[in-house]
Amino acid sequence: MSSQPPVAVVTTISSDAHTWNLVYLQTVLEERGWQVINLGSCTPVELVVESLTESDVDLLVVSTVNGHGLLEVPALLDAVLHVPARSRPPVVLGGKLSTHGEINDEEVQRLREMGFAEVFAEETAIDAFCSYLSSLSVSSTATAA
Ligand code: B12
Repeated sequence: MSSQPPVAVVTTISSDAHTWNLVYLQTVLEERGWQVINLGSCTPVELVVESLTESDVDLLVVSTVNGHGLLEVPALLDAVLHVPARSRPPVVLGGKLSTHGEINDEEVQRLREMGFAEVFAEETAIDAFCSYLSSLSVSSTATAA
């Protein structure tokens, strides 16, 4: 069993200037023993792709709250799906994904069909995200802080 902590990249879409969502997710992950590469706000798609090819990444976490999520995440996911399979972790998405914040079940389903492993867009998002992290086999190598 590896003693290395699992690695997550935390990112957003290129139009999104909000940062505390990213810091919050970084903290949640670090408290559960993950190593986090936080790419910061207004992240170019190319930087996200580069981050996956340069490190061994176990999870890509996409957070967006400015309301452009539904419009911009398809292009981001498409670029990630072109990364070679050996460097491509599961991609999860969450935040305020539309201009009015919420999205409906059909939109969640459409995002899953597109290739997101999980979509966390409800008030219980953080709890559901923590349960998801516990369900990942990589988490078993992590030591909670
Ligand atoms: C601070 C702020 C700003 C600051 C950001 C500064 C910075 N350095 O971050 C500034 C002034 C730059 C800004 C700008 C804008 N903002 Co603003 N902003 C806020 C504000 C007041 C707080 C955001 C924040 O920091 N929250 C704290 C973090 C920790 O919480 P959070 O972001 O909500 O994230 C939580 C959840 O969403 C969830 N979550 C988020 N992502 C993910 C991902 C996963 C995987 C999971 C599990 C969970 C999860 O977990 C987090 C913890 O609970 C919110 C309103 C509010 N009270 O939330 C508006 C808000 C996000 N902004 C909004 C808007 C519209 C804008 C602008 C478009 C305004 C404009 N017309 O210019 C611009 C967009 C700029 C851009 N290019 O992105 C809207 C978004 C609407 C929507 N999507 O529902 C909000 C909700 C205000 C509103 N009610 O209308 N904003």
